[in-house]
Amino acid sequence: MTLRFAVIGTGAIGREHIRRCSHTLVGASVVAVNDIDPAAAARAVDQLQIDATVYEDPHALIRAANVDAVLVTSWGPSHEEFVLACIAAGKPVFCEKPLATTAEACRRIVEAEVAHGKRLVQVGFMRSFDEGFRQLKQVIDAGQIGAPLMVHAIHRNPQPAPNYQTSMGITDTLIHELDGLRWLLEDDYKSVQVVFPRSSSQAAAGTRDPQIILLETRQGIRIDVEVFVNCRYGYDVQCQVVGETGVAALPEPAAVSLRSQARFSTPILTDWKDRFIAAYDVELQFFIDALRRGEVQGPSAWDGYAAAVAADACVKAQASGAIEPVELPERPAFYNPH
Ligand code: NAD
Ligand code: ISE
Repeated sequence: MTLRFAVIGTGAIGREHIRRCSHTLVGASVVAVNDIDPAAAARAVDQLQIDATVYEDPHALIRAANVDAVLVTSWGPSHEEFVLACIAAGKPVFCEKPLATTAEACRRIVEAEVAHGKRLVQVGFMRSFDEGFRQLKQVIDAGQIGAPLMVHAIHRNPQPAPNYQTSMGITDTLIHELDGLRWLLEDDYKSVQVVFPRSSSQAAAGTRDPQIILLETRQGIRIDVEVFVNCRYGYDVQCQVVGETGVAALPEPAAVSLRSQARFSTPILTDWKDRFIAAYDVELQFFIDALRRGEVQGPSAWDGYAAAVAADACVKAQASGAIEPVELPERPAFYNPH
């Protein structure tokens, strides 16, 4: 059975996911697309050589009888509307991160899914599908470094999208670490603080970059994450976990090291599309395979909500400069791992 997917948002990652679902992965094809800019949707159909209908109305696309599941890859502020519409229509939905841009909006999605009674939402948090992050977790889970005490993480982009605001350093960029580190450490956050070093002259007017986010988990693990979206030199994600008896670090992406012209060098990737290309393939194949078994698994709406609660606290901390509490309610039994 080939699943028929619809895609809302045919920008950078929407086109990437259309390409992988149509030409790389097994078990799905894209039959419908929508973008707030219909010409962009039509261009995507043309460029990616897919046999798909362009819908001007995203809600008609969600309701279409020949659509089995929906990929939401539009801008974050539009996610809530589309995910809620998918749940109302009983359609499985893969929603790119963030699930929604505020905890309140994520909570409405959680409530709608719980009321529906069956999981329909997988959030596009892909760190747990990345081979390097999986290896790092295996080392921690095997006790090879003892209990984790501290994490030093880095998330650098060469440059941000033109509309990027300082708060998006949290809601759009750090959100990957907020989810990924919960998964890696199997812990939730207790408090957060944000400190700003001297800002880069490369940062857009009115924005501050870089920023350092300090988190404390419920078990007392201390985390520092550097978010620097104007680093210019490359796309660089690092993660080092310090344990009681050792230190484990995320492996660097495989690359040839070169000895030439009196230099020893290794290239650095510049684009998230390349850095996590395999992880995106694995996460979407996982979505497809689970759907073909009649299930939705992987990062849940609850994970989207938990990350958003921490993100809200970080945005508050950006303005206050204070240590802000993270108040995550008890997880509903509906989302218990089984
Ligand atoms: P983009 O700007 O390249 O594309 C977004 C597209 O959505 C645009 O074509 C825009 O016209 C369309 N759009 C916006 N609002 C819409 C609406 N209401 N209805 C229909 N279409 C709408 O952005 P992008 O980089 O592709 O990011 C899209 C989403 O994917 C964001 O949520 C972003 O955080 C996420 N993302 C995730 C990763 C990842 O690593 N998982 C990487 C990049 C982007
Ligand atoms: C973008 O939306 C992503 O999700 C990338 O993975 C991240 O590195 C970038 O900062 C975001 O803007």
